[in-house]
Amino acid sequence: MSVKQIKESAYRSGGFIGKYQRLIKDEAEGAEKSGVVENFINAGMVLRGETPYGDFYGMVFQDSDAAKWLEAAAYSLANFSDSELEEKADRLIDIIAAAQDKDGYLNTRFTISDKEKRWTNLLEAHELYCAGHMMEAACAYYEATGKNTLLNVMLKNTDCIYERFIINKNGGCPGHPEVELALMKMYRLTGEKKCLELAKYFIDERGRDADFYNKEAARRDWTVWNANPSDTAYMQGHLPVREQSTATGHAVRAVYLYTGMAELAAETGDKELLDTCKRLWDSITKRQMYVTGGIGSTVSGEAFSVDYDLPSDTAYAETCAAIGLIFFGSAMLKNEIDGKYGDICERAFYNGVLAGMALDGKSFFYVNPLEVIPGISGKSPNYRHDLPQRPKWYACACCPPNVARLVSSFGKYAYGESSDTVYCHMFADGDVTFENGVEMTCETNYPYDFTVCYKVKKAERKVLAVRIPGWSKKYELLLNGKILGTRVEKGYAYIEVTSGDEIKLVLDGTPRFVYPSSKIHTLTGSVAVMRGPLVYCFEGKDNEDDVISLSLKTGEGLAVSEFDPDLLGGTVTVTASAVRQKASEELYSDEEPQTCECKAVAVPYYVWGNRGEGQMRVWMDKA
Ligand code: FUB
Ligand code: ZN
Repeated sequence: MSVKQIKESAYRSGGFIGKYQRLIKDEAEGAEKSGVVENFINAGMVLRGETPYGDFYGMVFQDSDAAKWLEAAAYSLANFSDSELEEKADRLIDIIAAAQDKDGYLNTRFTISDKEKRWTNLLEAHELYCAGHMMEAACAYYEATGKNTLLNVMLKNTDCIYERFIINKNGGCPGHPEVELALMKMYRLTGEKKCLELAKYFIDERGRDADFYNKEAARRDWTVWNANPSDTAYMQGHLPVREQSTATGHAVRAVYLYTGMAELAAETGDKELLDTCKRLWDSITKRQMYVTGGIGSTVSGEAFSVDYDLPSDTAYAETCAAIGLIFFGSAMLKNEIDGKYGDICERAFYNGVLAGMALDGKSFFYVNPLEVIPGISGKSPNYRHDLPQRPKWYACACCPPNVARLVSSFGKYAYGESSDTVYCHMFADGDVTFENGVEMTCETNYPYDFTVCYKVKKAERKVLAVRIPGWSKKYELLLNGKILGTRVEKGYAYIEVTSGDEIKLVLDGTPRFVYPSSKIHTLTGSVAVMRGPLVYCFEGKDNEDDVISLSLKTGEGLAVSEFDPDLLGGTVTVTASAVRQKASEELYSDEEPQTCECKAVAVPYYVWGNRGEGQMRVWMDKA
């Protein structure tokens, strides 16, 4: 089967998601901050034989910041017209176009200088990664505005890549996957067969020659960051991808690769590849994922560790990796409709991704720990990466624009369609128009209200397939006010609809305790709190500045507050009965600690760290 993603312009959001999209629109920062525009200007000057204003600036993949910004701007333009933003984007596109070499090559790092080094370091130099991001931007910008300047630039760039890898058979694949999923987007949009052929080539080439990066390293006398060419599992090249069963290595690379594979499988019906994707999905979501949907638990290489190694306090869980997991889940949904994918996409979005950005959209986490103790986090040698507060920017600025492009294209992930069915994978207030003719409105205050109402404006003998979240212990479905005993298959309810129908889904908003597998050694005896898709955390601010001495009494239920519009951008707290261990100054003592009964107040994890520094904990001791 193949289920299509909708165009972002087909969805007009309101509610919780709309609020975030407006925030992203207001705060969509120009790429100027990172010197990335100057890089393109300088590359253009070099190509025209002029003296550039300066050297290349920034990370080897700096170009990708411009691409992600453009992609986010495109989705934003699809959501809200904004001539100023469009002009700014058009100007940037012209600058990018002028930085493309005659043969289609586009990368400022190796155009401003070191032309002879082009393509000589696939392991580290990220030329194909940057190309991939720019292809994604080109597709988004064309879909949003109908303007094809950037799309033509990237088709020409595809020719350049095709010549090198397919015609001239130079071999190899990128150390950082990304171009695979981007080529699939280019193929879907343009029908250009070279894109499909290249995507398949890069996917099947990975791991074919496990010694490729060693041979490549032996041919050159320069490096970007001394990556180990023998550590092929780090870039998912230890085995041909179709033989892989365990998610390994750099987490973002992994999920970008698996997304490309799942997209290719959906397009071509490649069952072997899909089976591989299913194994890798299970490897991540059943053994290597945080309760927040964060993945990649170790700072060492921003990578997957081993099964069940999911420490809360030294977690890495890069924001981009949670975003990539959503891409992977969404691509799996194009292959098979199964609620497990939407469940994880939603978990990663509302927790692992949204926590990556402050409520005012002005500061960001790259790393997303599940426990923070000021004085230790960000300071102690093993905790340097786990910051207690969001910085405004990072020299390696991959995460903020990635959040921007995901949030501003939420509709693409929330909905899908085939000729006779519209799919609601995630719940989001707003209007949506499908290419199969269905038009409808979704009304909901999700994730703070658990009633989702679909008003079908236009539909002729179509089916509405709505995901029933796995976390909702009970639910009710009503068609025009009458309770439906509907067919539910693999987590989706299928309802025949016609113009004027109103479907109401009532989910279970009861807060719940969540327990970890006994195999997660750092979490034995722990418990967390969730409500709907939201993971909750305990912050010092609501708990006498001390959450580490609290343990929760799971026998006594959880109390939910009213929605408070003035608290943390509008939220609901959950209160548990707890026991507090009284403070003791002795480092160790023979005296059993004194305790007192108290209440422990939790807020959603995505809002943590918005009220200054303080302790934060997701997994609490169970009393
Ligand atoms: O290497 C490019 C990006 O920077 C990766 O995707 C992130 O993990 C960060 O390392
Ligand atoms: Zn990132």
